[in-house]
Amino acid sequence: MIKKLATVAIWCLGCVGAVCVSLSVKDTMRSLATKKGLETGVAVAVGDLSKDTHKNIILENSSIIVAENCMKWQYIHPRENTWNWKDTDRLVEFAEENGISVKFHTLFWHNQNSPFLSERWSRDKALSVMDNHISTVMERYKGRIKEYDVVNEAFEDNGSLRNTIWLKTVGEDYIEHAFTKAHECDPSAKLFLNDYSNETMGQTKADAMFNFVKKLKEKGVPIDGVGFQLHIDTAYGFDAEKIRKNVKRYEEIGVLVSFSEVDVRIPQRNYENHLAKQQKIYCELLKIAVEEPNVINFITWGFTDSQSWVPYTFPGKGHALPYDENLQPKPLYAEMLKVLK
Ligand code: 9MR
Repeated sequence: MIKKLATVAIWCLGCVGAVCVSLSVKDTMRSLATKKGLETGVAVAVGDLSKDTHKNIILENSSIIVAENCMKWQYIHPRENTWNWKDTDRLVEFAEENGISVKFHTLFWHNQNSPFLSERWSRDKALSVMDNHISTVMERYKGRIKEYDVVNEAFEDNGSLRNTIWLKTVGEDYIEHAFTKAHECDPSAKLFLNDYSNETMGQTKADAMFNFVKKLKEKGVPIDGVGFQLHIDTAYGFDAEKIRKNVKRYEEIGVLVSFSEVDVRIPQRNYENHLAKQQKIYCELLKIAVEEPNVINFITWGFTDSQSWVPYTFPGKGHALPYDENLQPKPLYAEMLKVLK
């Protein structure tokens, strides 16, 4: 009898062991990309962290996460002397508990700002508000937040600097000022200038941004990288080779690239007809990210179509993310895993 019990016990242990082995060898976006030296991740709505299914998807896909909204001024710094740390703390703690890095999005932008910001401020006043914002955030999370979108969407499509509150009050050097101050506050953080429609070499905005960043580097401004948001619409041209060339020219001047907000939208009507093109774009982008050594992240802007910004901003467009509305991975997801293998 004892022998029989022992046999059963050994059999049970064997089964547990087998399950552990099969779980531990499960290939995920995160594990496969990590082997290739690429950080992958998603933009997170803090509420997702309380939902098990969402949380598991975040964990399977992310070695880095970014906040979709909670780190923007209107949430984190709504009044001059009021700070809301709750959601950002939660996100950073979740990341730390799970060995995930964090990208801060974003210190300066023209959207989702706080009502106390004023275009009538003097340069000195605006600089002191900027400095206070940077130092309060970065000193709180020093050594805990690895990457920062220091300035987001600073360019117009024609390549000129966007006329934001910071350009109006401080002047053209607000960007270099922000990077210099950020570097002073946490010298270990990687600092990015993030934008959209800046990925394709030869396009006005992409070239203007490259020239701007090159000048910053020549002046010794501590900028580590640029973000290509990559909010792509299959209806417009997509040229993987020109994107790769753009990545490479940043590499030549010692600048990292983050694929920072990837999604690929298609028409809602007859969307099945557009899936192949969408899949190709996702896979080509991931291939560039894996192959080009200066691309350090591949981050999607969310993960499920049920929470994507796309249908609200582009009526008639959608299905932009790797997981469908029921939180199931789409066929393109399996193809992306193959690219990583
Ligand atoms: O996904 C974000 C959405 O929930 C907000 O309503 C929107 C406000 O402008 O911002 C979205 O995120 C944007 C990001 O911060 C910057 N790049 C474009 C993203 C999509 O609009």
